Amino acid sequence: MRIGVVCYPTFGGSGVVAVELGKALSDKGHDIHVITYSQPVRLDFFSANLAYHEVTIPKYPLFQYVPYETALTSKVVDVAIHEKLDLLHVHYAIPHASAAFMAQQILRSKGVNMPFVTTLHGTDITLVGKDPSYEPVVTFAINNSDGVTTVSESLKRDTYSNFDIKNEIEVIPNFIDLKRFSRKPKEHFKKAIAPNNERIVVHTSNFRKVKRVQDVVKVFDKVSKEINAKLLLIGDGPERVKIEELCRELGSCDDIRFLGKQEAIEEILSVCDLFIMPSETESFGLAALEAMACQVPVISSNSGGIPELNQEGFSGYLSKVGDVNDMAQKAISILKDDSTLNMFKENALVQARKFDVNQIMPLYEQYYQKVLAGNSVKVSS
Ligand code: GMT
Repeated sequence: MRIGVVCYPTFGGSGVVAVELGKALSDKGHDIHVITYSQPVRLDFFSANLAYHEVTIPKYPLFQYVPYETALTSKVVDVAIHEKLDLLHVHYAIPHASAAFMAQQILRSKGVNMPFVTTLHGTDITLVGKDPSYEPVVTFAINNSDGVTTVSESLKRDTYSNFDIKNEIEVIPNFIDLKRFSRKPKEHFKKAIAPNNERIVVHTSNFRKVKRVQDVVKVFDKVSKEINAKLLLIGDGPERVKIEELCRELGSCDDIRFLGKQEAIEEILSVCDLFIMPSETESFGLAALEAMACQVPVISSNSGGIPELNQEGFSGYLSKVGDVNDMAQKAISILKDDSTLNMFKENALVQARKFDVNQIMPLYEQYYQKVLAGNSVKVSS
């Protein structure tokens, strides 16, 4: 198949899923055309049948806000015609689904048929998308997609309850490349971070409010009073300054390292003992899956789709959002002795294997076939 892929190029989970899926599909022999405004972070490899098309936006003094959606739509039209796309797959509804609909209409006027699949990833539904500034467009674009997928059952439920959706939604979960994400021998690195063999706790995110990174620091503070430990905070974002202030208030700065945005995340995860994901909402929790694949158990909130990934008492534990005492107690119960910790580490990998890319990618392929055959989403009224 010749597939166009529209995504955000940044460290966000939707861009990672889009590029990793594109890579897996191109390895399988499909022609993939990634369309976005800058080279995606994870698109750092060569594949003979994967191309990147940059959306360029001419500057003009009249524009206070650049009309990105218009430029994206034009680029999709161009790529669809010249690369003879069979199908377009857009990741994250805003503004990609409405741009895809517009491109489809333009192409139709030129006698070209291009069905499109919209994958909803999370905050496009649970947070930003339901804002009245976006809701009518998101609803319309979802209802006019030729295929709609969500990354968890929880996000599917949220989509139906937040929007007036007439289409059927297919759930296809996030996935992991277990060849890349595996525990690697990085003893020198472990020694540098934890010279006295402290336990290493880790959190990665974009440090947005919804991630509740302050809870990570509070949990760590309680854990480190019982167990010698270090905390690695990976990523960056709007809450960073507040998080640093909290570390200072709690007097825990010496045991916490801010590593910033990191690309070889699997190398860092390889030396870690526990991942903390206390998110307010989380449609799936790709960052936790990456940790689990590197044999790092997870202490998480029980929000959104996280319970579909993190199995209570097996790959880690789940607590109510904001219950830092419960999270800390459960973290201590995992970290307290080597045999318990090793059991949770093995279980984390067992759980991660359920989301192996080699099992999930074919679900997208089958779904594309269904869309191309014209019997994917439309619910007869
Ligand atoms: O908020 C983020 O972490 C980024 C966001 C995105 O759309 O880029 O991530 C969402 O998509 C990921 C991939 O499908 C999911 O694993 C994340 O759970 C989801 N984030 C939220 O729901 C907050």
